[in-house]
Amino acid sequence: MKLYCDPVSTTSRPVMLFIAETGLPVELVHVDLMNGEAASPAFLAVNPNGCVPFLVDGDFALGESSAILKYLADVADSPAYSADLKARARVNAAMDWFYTNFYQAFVLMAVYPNFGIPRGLGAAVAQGLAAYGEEHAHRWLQVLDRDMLGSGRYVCGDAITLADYVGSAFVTLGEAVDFDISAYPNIRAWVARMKARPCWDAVHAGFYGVLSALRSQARVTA
Ligand SMILES: N[C@@H](CCC(=O)N[C@@H](CS)C(=O)NCC(=O)O)C(=O)O
Repeated sequence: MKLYCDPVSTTSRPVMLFIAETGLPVELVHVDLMNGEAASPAFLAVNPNGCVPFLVDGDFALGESSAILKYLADVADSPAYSADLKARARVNAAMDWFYTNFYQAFVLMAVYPNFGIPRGLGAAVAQGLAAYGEEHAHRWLQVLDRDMLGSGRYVCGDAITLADYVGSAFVTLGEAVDFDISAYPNIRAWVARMKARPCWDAVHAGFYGVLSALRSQARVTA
């Protein structure tokens, strides 16, 4: 199998961490987002969406990090994606929550506009979006801290699931703008737990390598 990915990509990192931890035989193919490689004809021929991550398993090709994680978890028969109907439904719900409520406010609004993403927003719109995103992100951070992580070590209880791979990648993106999560003790403890996993540092080396560059580019302080 091949995974087209980039460690600076928020949606690549959870898949890369999961692969590193399970030891699945997946070759990582770097698509350099900072150099615009996702829009190159060569990559568009692989994935017409021009997005990473993207998985190729023989003649089977799959986009969307959520679907890729679920596919790989089933290939690996991983307990991080339980076969039990209700436990799996809980993981699906937590993943959907991260990809919708949380991603929209935190990633798309509170963080990305600080770096001019999407392009062409203009400073005033970017500033307004970042402020709106920050306000709404706190609503979801409170839910994550109090209701989702309040009663267990991980998002869906005391065992790690796919939702933790996704959620921790999204929350740690906030480090690019020094997003203040000091008011959320359960989130801080959970992030520390995820960062203590043996493969975290190796998988995130590229991400942390560009963080300081991103910080110096930031136009708006979240
Ligand atoms: N919903 C998709 C989102 C994929 C996505 O937007 N990936 C970004 C990086 S996080 C990308 O490849 N952007 C192309 C670019 O920056 O040129 C997923 O979860 O995989």
